[in-house]
Amino acid sequence: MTTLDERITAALVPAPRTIAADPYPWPYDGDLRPDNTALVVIDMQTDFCGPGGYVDCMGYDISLTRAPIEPIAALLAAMRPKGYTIIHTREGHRPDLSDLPANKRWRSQRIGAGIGDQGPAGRILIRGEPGWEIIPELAPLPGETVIDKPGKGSFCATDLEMILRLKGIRNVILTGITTDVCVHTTMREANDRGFECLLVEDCCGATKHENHLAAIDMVKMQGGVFGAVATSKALLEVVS
Ligand code: C5J
Repeated sequence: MTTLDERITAALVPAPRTIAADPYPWPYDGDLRPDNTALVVIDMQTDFCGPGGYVDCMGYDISLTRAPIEPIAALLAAMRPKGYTIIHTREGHRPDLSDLPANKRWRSQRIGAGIGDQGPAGRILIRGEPGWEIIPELAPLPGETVIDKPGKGSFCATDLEMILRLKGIRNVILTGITTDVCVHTTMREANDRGFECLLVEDCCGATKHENHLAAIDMVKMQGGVFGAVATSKALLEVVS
C-alpha cells in the first residue's frame, strides 16, 4: 500500500530520465529535459572535414572527420522538434589575424597549412572564407546559436557560458570534431564549470582513430572524470 504522501510525490516529481552511458547512466541525477539540455555541434566546417580544407591540406584522411556527419544529422533531426537547445561552433580567425597567436600560425605553416594563407577552400581558418563555413549537411537553422571561437575550447574568448547560463542549461551533449582537440577541450571546460557532460562517441571523429579512442577512454576514467560517453543510438532512444 502506498501512502497518500507517496502518491502525491509520484504525481508531482518527474520520473528520472537517463541515457545508457559509460561509466554511469547520464545525466547523473536523471534530470534530462529539453529546456535544461543543449546539443553542441563542434566545428563541423569544411576546414575540418571537407575537401581542400585545413585538415585535408595537412594531409590527414578526412573520411575520419566526415564519419560523424550522418549520426549528427540524425540527432539534429530528432532533437530540434523536441525543443532542445542547439549550438554550433566554428573555429576561425579574423581576416587581419589580430586574434591568431603567432605560435599557432608558425606551427601550421611548418606543416604546410598556414592559418591565414590561401588554400583550395580560401584562406585557411579565416572567418568568412568558404573553408570556414559549416558544411551544408549540418548547417545551422535560423535561431540556432553559432559560437565563433579563436581557439580549441568553445568557452575561451566566447560568450558560450553566458548563453548557456541564461538559457538555464545544465546538461551539455557534445558532438563534432575533433574528439581529441576541440571536443575534448570544450568538454573539459564545460565540466570544470559544473555542466553535466555527455560525449556521443559516434558523433565525433579525430584525425587519428587511435586518438579518438584514447580521448573517449579519458572521459571515462575516475568514475567519469569529464562526464559520460554514449552512442547516438542510446541517446536517440530517450530524446526522440
Ligand atoms: C583543431 C579542432 N584540431 N576543431 N581543431 O585544430 O579540433
